[in-house]
Amino acid sequence: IIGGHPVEISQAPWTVALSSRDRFGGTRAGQFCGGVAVGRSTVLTAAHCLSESVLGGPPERLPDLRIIAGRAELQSAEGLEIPVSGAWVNPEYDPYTNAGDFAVVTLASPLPEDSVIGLAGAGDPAYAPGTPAAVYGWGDTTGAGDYARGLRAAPVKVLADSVCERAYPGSAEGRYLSESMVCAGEQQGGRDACQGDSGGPLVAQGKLIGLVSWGSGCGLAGNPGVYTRGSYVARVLEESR
Ligand code: 4AZ
Repeated sequence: IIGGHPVEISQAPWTVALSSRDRFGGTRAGQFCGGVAVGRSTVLTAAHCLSESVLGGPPERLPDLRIIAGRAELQSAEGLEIPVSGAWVNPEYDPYTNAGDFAVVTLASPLPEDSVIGLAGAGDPAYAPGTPAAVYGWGDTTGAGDYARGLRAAPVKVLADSVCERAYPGSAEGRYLSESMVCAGEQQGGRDACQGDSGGPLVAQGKLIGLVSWGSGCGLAGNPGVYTRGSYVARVLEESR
Protein backbone atom coordinates (compact mmCIF):
# COMPACT_ATOMS: atom_id res chain seq x y z
CA ILE A 1 0.00 0.00 0.00
CA ILE A 2 1.45 3.35 -1.11
CA GLY A 3 0.46 6.52 0.76
CA GLY A 4 -1.44 4.63 3.42
CA HIS A 5 -1.60 4.38 7.18
CA PRO A 6 -1.74 1.51 9.70
CA VAL A 7 -5.15 0.07 10.52
CA GLU A 8 -6.38 -2.19 13.27
CA ILE A 9 -7.98 -5.41 12.18
CA SER A 10 -11.23 -4.38 13.90
CA GLN A 11 -11.54 -1.63 11.27
CA ALA A 12 -11.34 -4.15 8.42
CA PRO A 13 -12.13 -7.59 9.88
CA TRP A 14 -12.90 -9.06 6.43
CA THR A 15 -9.30 -8.50 5.29
CA VAL A 16 -7.24 -11.69 5.37
CA ALA A 17 -3.69 -12.61 4.40
CA LEU A 18 -2.98 -15.53 2.09
CA SER A 19 -0.05 -17.44 3.43
CA SER A 20 2.05 -20.40 2.38
CA ARG A 21 4.99 -22.06 4.08
CA ASP A 22 8.39 -20.77 2.96
CA ARG A 23 7.04 -17.61 1.34
CA PHE A 24 8.86 -14.48 2.56
CA GLY A 25 10.65 -16.39 5.31
CA GLY A 26 9.61 -16.09 8.92
CA THR A 27 9.06 -12.35 9.24
CA ARG A 28 5.85 -12.22 7.21
CA ALA A 29 4.14 -15.41 8.43
CA GLY A 30 4.24 -16.61 4.82
CA GLN A 31 2.01 -13.76 3.54
CA PHE A 32 2.10 -13.44 -0.25
CA CYS A 33 -1.29 -11.96 -1.21
CA GLY A 34 -4.40 -10.43 0.28
CA GLY A 35 -7.90 -11.83 0.40
CA VAL A 36 -11.35 -10.86 1.57
CA ALA A 37 -14.01 -12.89 3.34
CA VAL A 38 -17.39 -12.74 1.60
CA GLY A 39 -18.77 -15.76 3.45
CA ARG A 40 -17.76 -17.49 6.68
CA SER A 41 -15.95 -20.16 4.67
CA THR A 42 -15.46 -18.23 1.42
CA VAL A 43 -12.52 -15.96 0.71
CA LEU A 44 -11.94 -14.10 -2.56
CA THR A 45 -8.47 -13.36 -3.85
CA ALA A 46 -6.85 -12.61 -7.21
CA ALA A 47 -6.56 -15.45 -9.73
CA HIS A 48 -2.99 -14.37 -10.36
CA CYS A 49 -2.17 -15.09 -6.70
CA LEU A 50 -2.89 -18.78 -7.28
CA SER A 51 -1.96 -19.19 -10.90
CA GLU A 52 0.88 -21.24 -12.21
CA SER A 53 2.53 -18.30 -13.97
CA VAL A 54 3.03 -16.41 -10.70
CA LEU A 55 3.87 -19.14 -8.25
CA GLY A 56 5.49 -21.74 -10.46
CA GLY A 57 2.85 -24.30 -9.70
CA PRO A 58 -0.89 -24.89 -9.38
CA PRO A 59 -2.60 -24.17 -6.03
CA GLU A 60 -2.21 -27.75 -4.84
CA ARG A 61 1.55 -27.21 -4.91
CA LEU A 62 1.41 -24.26 -2.51
CA PRO A 63 2.65 -25.85 0.71
CA ASP A 64 0.38 -25.28 3.72
CA LEU A 65 -1.87 -22.78 1.93
CA ARG A 66 -3.89 -21.01 4.62
CA ILE A 67 -5.45 -17.71 5.46
CA ILE A 68 -4.66 -15.51 8.42
CA ALA A 69 -7.71 -13.70 9.78
CA GLY A 70 -8.26 -11.38 12.74
CA ARG A 71 -4.62 -10.25 12.69
CA ALA A 72 -3.07 -6.96 11.54
CA GLU A 73 0.55 -7.57 12.62
CA LEU A 74 1.73 -10.58 10.63
CA GLN A 75 4.27 -11.64 13.25
CA SER A 76 1.79 -11.59 16.12
CA ALA A 77 -0.13 -14.65 17.29
CA GLU A 78 -3.49 -12.87 17.17
CA GLY A 79 -6.51 -14.17 15.29
CA LEU A 80 -6.81 -17.43 13.41
CA GLU A 81 -4.83 -19.35 10.84
CA ILE A 82 -7.23 -21.47 8.80
CA PRO A 83 -6.15 -24.05 6.23
CA VAL A 84 -7.54 -23.73 2.72
CA SER A 85 -9.55 -26.83 1.76
CA GLY A 86 -10.24 -25.88 -1.86
CA ALA A 87 -9.45 -23.30 -4.52
CA TRP A 88 -11.42 -22.34 -7.63
CA VAL A 89 -9.77 -20.07 -10.18
CA ASN A 90 -12.24 -18.14 -12.36
CA PRO A 91 -12.31 -20.06 -15.66
CA GLU A 92 -12.76 -16.71 -17.47
CA TYR A 93 -9.43 -15.40 -16.09
CA ASP A 94 -7.14 -14.27 -18.91
CA PRO A 95 -3.54 -13.75 -17.73
CA TYR A 96 -2.73 -11.76 -20.89
CA THR A 97 -5.33 -9.00 -20.45
CA ASN A 98 -5.81 -9.63 -16.68
CA ALA A 99 -9.58 -9.92 -17.32
CA GLY A 100 -11.54 -11.79 -14.68
CA ASP A 101 -8.72 -11.82 -12.11
CA PHE A 102 -10.32 -13.54 -9.15
CA ALA A 103 -10.35 -16.90 -7.38
CA VAL A 104 -12.38 -18.36 -4.55
CA VAL A 105 -10.74 -20.22 -1.69
CA THR A 106 -12.78 -22.40 0.63
CA LEU A 107 -11.76 -22.59 4.26
CA ALA A 108 -11.43 -25.77 6.31
CA SER A 109 -13.31 -24.09 9.18
CA PRO A 110 -15.57 -21.02 9.26
CA LEU A 111 -14.62 -17.48 10.23
CA PRO A 112 -16.56 -15.53 12.86
CA GLU A 113 -19.85 -14.10 11.57
CA ASP A 114 -18.74 -10.48 11.91
CA SER A 115 -15.73 -10.89 9.62
CA VAL A 116 -17.64 -10.99 6.34
CA ILE A 117 -18.33 -8.17 3.85
CA GLY A 118 -20.94 -8.03 1.08
CA LEU A 119 -20.17 -7.63 -2.61
CA ALA A 120 -21.57 -4.53 -4.31
CA GLY A 121 -23.76 -5.62 -7.20
CA ALA A 122 -24.12 -4.12 -10.67
CA GLY A 123 -25.56 -0.62 -10.58
CA ASP A 124 -24.50 -0.02 -6.98
CA PRO A 125 -23.97 3.73 -6.44
CA ALA A 126 -20.55 2.97 -4.89
CA TYR A 127 -19.16 2.50 -8.43
CA ALA A 128 -19.85 6.12 -9.34
CA PRO A 129 -16.64 7.99 -10.26
CA GLY A 130 -15.48 10.17 -7.36
CA THR A 131 -16.75 7.83 -4.64
CA PRO A 132 -14.27 7.69 -1.74
CA ALA A 133 -12.91 4.18 -1.25
CA ALA A 134 -10.11 2.46 0.64
CA VAL A 135 -7.70 -0.30 -0.29
CA TYR A 136 -6.14 -2.61 2.32
CA GLY A 137 -3.05 -4.81 2.38
CA TRP A 138 0.37 -5.90 3.61
CA GLY A 139 2.16 -5.21 0.34
CA ASP A 140 5.02 -2.97 -0.77
CA THR A 141 4.85 0.52 0.79
CA THR A 142 7.35 2.28 -1.50
CA GLY A 143 7.53 0.40 -4.81
CA ALA A 144 11.05 -0.70 -3.83
CA GLY A 145 10.14 -3.92 -2.01
CA ASP A 146 9.48 -2.51 1.46
CA TYR A 147 6.71 -4.86 2.52
CA ALA A 148 4.56 -3.93 5.50
CA ARG A 149 4.43 -6.11 8.60
CA GLY A 150 1.17 -4.54 9.73
CA LEU A 151 -2.04 -4.06 7.77
CA ARG A 152 -2.26 -0.70 6.01
CA ALA A 153 -4.97 1.16 4.12
CA ALA A 154 -4.93 4.00 1.61
CA PRO A 155 -7.83 6.24 0.65
CA VAL A 156 -8.43 6.30 -3.10
CA LYS A 157 -11.27 7.44 -5.33
CA VAL A 158 -13.29 5.42 -7.80
CA LEU A 159 -12.27 6.68 -11.25
CA ALA A 160 -14.22 6.61 -14.51
CA ASP A 161 -13.56 3.65 -16.81
CA SER A 162 -12.34 6.14 -19.41
CA VAL A 163 -9.40 7.15 -17.15
CA CYS A 164 -8.03 3.60 -17.09
CA GLU A 165 -8.97 2.96 -20.74
CA ARG A 166 -6.73 5.89 -21.66
CA ALA A 167 -3.96 4.88 -19.22
CA TYR A 168 -3.89 1.24 -20.35
CA PRO A 169 -4.96 0.96 -23.99
CA GLY A 170 -3.12 -2.36 -24.34
CA SER A 171 -0.02 -2.05 -22.23
CA ALA A 172 2.45 -4.80 -21.42
CA GLU A 173 0.73 -5.22 -18.06
CA GLY A 174 -2.72 -5.76 -19.47
CA ARG A 175 -5.70 -3.98 -20.93
CA TYR A 176 -8.47 -2.16 -19.10
CA LEU A 177 -11.77 -3.95 -19.72
CA SER A 178 -14.59 -2.24 -17.87
CA GLU A 179 -16.81 -5.31 -17.59
CA SER A 180 -14.51 -7.15 -15.18
CA MET A 181 -12.43 -4.22 -13.87
CA VAL A 182 -12.86 -1.03 -11.89
CA CYS A 183 -10.37 1.83 -11.89
CA ALA A 184 -9.32 3.62 -8.68
CA GLY A 185 -6.59 5.90 -7.44
CA GLU A 186 -5.78 9.58 -7.26
CA GLN A 187 -5.30 11.91 -10.20
CA GLN A 188 -1.93 13.05 -8.81
CA GLY A 189 -0.85 9.53 -7.78
CA GLY A 190 0.65 8.83 -4.36
CA ARG A 191 -2.03 6.49 -3.08
CA ASP A 192 -2.33 3.00 -4.47
CA ALA A 193 -2.02 -0.73 -4.03
CA CYS A 194 1.27 -2.40 -4.89
CA GLN A 195 2.99 -5.79 -5.09
CA GLY A 196 1.81 -8.08 -2.29
CA ASP A 197 -1.58 -6.34 -1.98
CA SER A 198 -3.08 -8.37 -4.81
CA GLY A 199 -6.36 -10.08 -3.98
CA GLY A 200 -7.08 -7.65 -1.14
CA PRO A 201 -10.19 -5.51 -0.76
CA LEU A 202 -11.27 -2.20 -2.29
CA VAL A 203 -14.15 -1.01 -0.15
CA ALA A 204 -16.60 1.86 -0.64
CA GLN A 205 -19.78 2.70 1.24
CA GLY A 206 -19.32 -0.40 3.40
CA LYS A 207 -19.30 -2.80 0.46
CA LEU A 208 -16.64 -4.71 -1.47
CA ILE A 209 -16.33 -3.05 -4.88
CA GLY A 210 -13.02 -4.53 -6.02
CA LEU A 211 -10.03 -6.82 -5.51
CA VAL A 212 -6.49 -5.55 -6.05
CA SER A 213 -5.44 -6.82 -9.48
CA TRP A 214 -2.86 -4.81 -11.45
CA GLY A 215 -1.50 -1.48 -12.61
CA SER A 216 1.69 -0.04 -14.00
CA GLY A 217 4.05 0.70 -11.14
CA CYS A 218 2.62 1.86 -7.85
CA GLY A 219 1.21 5.28 -7.00
CA LEU A 220 2.39 6.91 -10.22
CA ALA A 221 0.39 9.86 -11.56
CA GLY A 222 -1.50 8.76 -14.67
CA ASN A 223 -1.25 5.05 -13.78
CA PRO A 224 -4.25 4.27 -11.57
CA GLY A 225 -4.81 0.95 -9.85
CA VAL A 226 -6.95 -1.61 -11.62
CA TYR A 227 -9.22 -3.82 -9.54
CA THR A 228 -11.38 -6.82 -10.34
CA ARG A 229 -14.92 -5.40 -10.28
CA GLY A 230 -17.04 -6.73 -7.41
CA SER A 231 -20.22 -6.88 -9.48
CA TYR A 232 -18.41 -8.98 -12.11
CA VAL A 233 -17.32 -11.43 -9.38
CA ALA A 234 -20.91 -11.56 -8.08
CA ARG A 235 -22.20 -12.29 -11.60
CA VAL A 236 -19.69 -15.10 -12.30
CA LEU A 237 -20.34 -16.69 -8.90
CA GLU A 238 -24.09 -16.51 -9.46
CA GLU A 239 -23.76 -18.18 -12.86
CA SER A 240 -21.48 -20.93 -11.57
CA ARG A 241 -23.82 -22.03 -8.76
C1 4AZ B 1 1.04 -6.49 -8.37
O1 4AZ B 1 2.09 -6.67 -8.96
C2 4AZ B 1 0.42 -5.15 -8.43
N1 4AZ B 1 -0.58 -0.27 -8.49
C3 4AZ B 1 -0.79 -4.94 -7.81
C4 4AZ B 1 -1.38 -3.69 -7.87
C5 4AZ B 1 -0.77 -2.68 -8.55
C6 4AZ B 1 0.45 -2.87 -9.16
C7 4AZ B 1 1.04 -4.13 -9.10
C8 4AZ B 1 -1.45 -1.37 -8.62
O2 4AZ B 1 0.51 -7.40 -7.76
